Amino acid sequence: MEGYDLIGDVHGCGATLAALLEKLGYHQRGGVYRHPRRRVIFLGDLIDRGPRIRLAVTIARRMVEEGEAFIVMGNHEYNALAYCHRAPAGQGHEWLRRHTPRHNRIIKETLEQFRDHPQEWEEVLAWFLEIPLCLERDGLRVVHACWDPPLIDALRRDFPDGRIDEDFLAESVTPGTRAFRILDRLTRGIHIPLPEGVEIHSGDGFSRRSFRAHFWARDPQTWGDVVFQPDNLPGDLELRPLSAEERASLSHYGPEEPPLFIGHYWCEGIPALPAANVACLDYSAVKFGRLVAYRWSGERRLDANHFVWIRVPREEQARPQPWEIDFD
Ligand SMILES: [Mn+2]
Repeated sequence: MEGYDLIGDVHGCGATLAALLEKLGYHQRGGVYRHPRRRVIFLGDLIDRGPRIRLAVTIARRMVEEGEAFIVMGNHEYNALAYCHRAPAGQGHEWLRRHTPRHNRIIKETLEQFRDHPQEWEEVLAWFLEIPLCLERDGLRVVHACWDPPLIDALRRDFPDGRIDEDFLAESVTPGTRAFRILDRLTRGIHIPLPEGVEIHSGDGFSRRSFRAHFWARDPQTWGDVVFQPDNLPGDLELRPLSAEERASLSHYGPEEPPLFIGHYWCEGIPALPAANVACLDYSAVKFGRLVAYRWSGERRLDANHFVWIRVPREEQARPQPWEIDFD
């Protein structure tokens, strides 16, 4: 074994995923992408938004089931699980994640693309439940959004391999529970609420009343020191001091910790390292950005030259690619 190729949020760009794997030297044998000396780790968020969600899930799932890849759960896989699981009786709502217009819209493409394959969708949901929330192996760490040591310790006390169960899933939809805090922090990261009446109208068409914060600043003082998202903070909010309560709510990942890989944050432009031991691999593939991998071969200090990516072409929306036709 030479190392791991970590791959960021695919969001249904299945043809681009196949192209990235080929570029990394993986080849399909018996319907499974394999490399003689390397393994893939997917950072979660395979589904939603893109045109080839089934292809993306099929490629990843077969690799994981054959031992060619590992994966951690993204907030979109978590959302799908909660959206499709019935709530326990007596809670006054039918589904663990309510079918509100906003939630319907987020999962719409996935449900449409699996509509004619209901049995396969059930199998995919069962597989999602087996995906760990975090992963630590051979000197690297992987989580979709935020590595928070106290919450990861709490998770591992009940689930040593990071795989949750249906009871934990059911508890996790209620804010304030331990399960909610773990799932929310690990798969969605840190959110700081915006002041009353302020909203960010994001490029993806959603309005947000909070912003995403990162967790590797040494001694952050202002909102600008921790903001980590493509949308700017409105007005002069970058200069606003972090309150004591906000500072206490942040996680911190120090420079002495092992290399950490995350997705989730919709970065833009040429991949870069936010810290010497942190790489974010989500570069907005589904918005015609880049599908990004990092080729890790044991180094403790990460190196921006080890990013490999494919620019997602407009054709991902339209044209079938050769490998899609004979993949089965
Ligand atoms: Mn995400």
